[in-house]
Amino acid sequence: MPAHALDHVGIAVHSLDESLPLFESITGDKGYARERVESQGVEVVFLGRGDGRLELLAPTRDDSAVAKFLAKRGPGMHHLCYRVPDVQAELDRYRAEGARLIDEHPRPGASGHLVAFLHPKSTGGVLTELLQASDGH
Ligand code: CMX
Repeated sequence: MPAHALDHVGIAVHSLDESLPLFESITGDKGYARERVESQGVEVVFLGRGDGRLELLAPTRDDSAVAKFLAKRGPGMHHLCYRVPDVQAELDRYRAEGARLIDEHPRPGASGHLVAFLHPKSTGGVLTELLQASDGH
């Protein structure tokens, strides 16, 4: 099985507008693909190219997962996202290994890719997202 590439690192922030200049300075890139993902109660923007991009996440609702994270821990690293060829197959594999899944099935995420989350209690304390690119790469 080929190694899964790190697609992005999710960083929780209170405000995209306030945080973008700092992360644009760090990455040397302009934010792109800004989008509200209403199902997750977040607005996201990406920075950086190739593997290991950054995704800034800001809450759009007080009851969203990112709002809860910010209230408890403050801004910082929120999740790692790995690119896989088949999210459902990976979920089935993790379930068979006894891992705790947040999503039983893939769902549409940012940029139209299929995504699913694994619970941090089963992934070494690191919230982990699996992403199946809509273009198959
Ligand atoms: N990374 C690591 N651990 C985390 C975490 C995170 N991002 N978020 C929560 N936890 C830990 C908490 O610290 C807590 O641990 P303890 O019990 O030891 O204190 C435990 O998980 C339970 O956390 P909680 O605060 O009670 O929060 P919830 O159970 O309500 O939710 C989680 C936690 C991970 C299930 C929830 O945030 C979730 O479903 N996340 C997946 C969806 C998501 O994050 N969407 C936003 C991104 C969307 C996108 O990228 O498009």
